[in-house]
Amino acid sequence: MKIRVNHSKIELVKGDITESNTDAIVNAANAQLILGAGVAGAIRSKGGPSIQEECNAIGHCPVGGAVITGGGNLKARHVIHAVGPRQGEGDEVTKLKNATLNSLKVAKENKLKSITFPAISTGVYGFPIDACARIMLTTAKTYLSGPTIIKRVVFALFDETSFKAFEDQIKTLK
Ligand code: AR6
Repeated sequence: MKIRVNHSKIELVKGDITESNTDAIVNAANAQLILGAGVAGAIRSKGGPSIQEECNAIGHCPVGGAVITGGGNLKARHVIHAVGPRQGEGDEVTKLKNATLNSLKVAKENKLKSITFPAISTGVYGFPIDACARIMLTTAKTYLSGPTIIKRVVFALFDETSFKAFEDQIKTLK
């Protein structure tokens, strides 16, 4: 499923984000930049130790922020580590919006043309998938509506429920 926004595209795919060949994939990170379970665990095991080593050198990223490392052995040349909110900590909507927006800004600063996001905060962090879909898709669409070098924004959704939530939401964006 794809929609065009200006000169760019937003695409939804089902599956494992570590298989994505966009210039960057986004990690659903924590503020300590320690690669734990879920997306981070998949990135660590497929990408190799260099990604955690680069994260250790950076040290920390605030909730709502994003930092970049290399992609190690992944197909993507870069990993953008975006820190989403934990459900219940407060101000989740703004924090998830900022994590999405800051990832796009980091991609642009590094002259990257394509990026794949997971459904940030909807696994270990327990944020509802429908709200995540609405916030992340709206943020991406608004961003792509302005001047940008980013041509493709992909969302890799791991299971049918997440895919369906994003599919339902993207239809309302058209
Ligand atoms: N590809 C795409 N999506 C995935 C994959 C994958 N390989 N694996 C899981 N998902 P999570 P969070 C989905 O838990 O909630 C970690 O310990 C998953 O089904 O990865 O932001 C970190 O180190 C869910 O819908 O991220 C942090 O400490 C979504 O990706 C913390 O968890 C996000 O799930 C971050 O928690």
